[in-house]
Amino acid sequence: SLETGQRHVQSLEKAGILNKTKVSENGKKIRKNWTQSWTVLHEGVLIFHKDSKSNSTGGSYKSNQIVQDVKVDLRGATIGIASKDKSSKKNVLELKKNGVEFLIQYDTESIIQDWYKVLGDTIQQLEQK
Ligand code: I3S
Repeated sequence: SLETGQRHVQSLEKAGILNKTKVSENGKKIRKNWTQSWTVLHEGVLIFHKDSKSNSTGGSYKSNQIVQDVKVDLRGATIGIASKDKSSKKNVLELKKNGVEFLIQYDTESIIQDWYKVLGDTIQQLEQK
């Protein structure tokens, strides 16, 4: 309210399956490795989880275990629609933060539109705080 100087903070939370790959690190282009990932947006942080079946260490954890893979604090990040030269896939977003760049993709357009909106709103909200 105006009286307390507090801004109403909308709760922006979302979870779902997305395809993702890192495409650059420290500003340097790296080889893509598209993987499907259970993706959670919670309190301004985007977390990509590892698919338990893609465990490279040889099955030492339970099949239903969900393991965090990459965490991106969205404060200072940017989200955009990837240009056609970034990928041959459809519905691709690019998420950048501190020289790290991810592509996020899903074949269903509405799913990517929803993520684009919530990620953009979250980034904008974090800029105002
Ligand atoms: O940007 P690129 O190099 O065309 O990306 C493709 C490669 O990562 C490819 O793997 P190899 O590095 O083993 O060729 C992937 O299978 C493709 O999916 C990548 O292209 P798309 O257009 O799907 O992002």
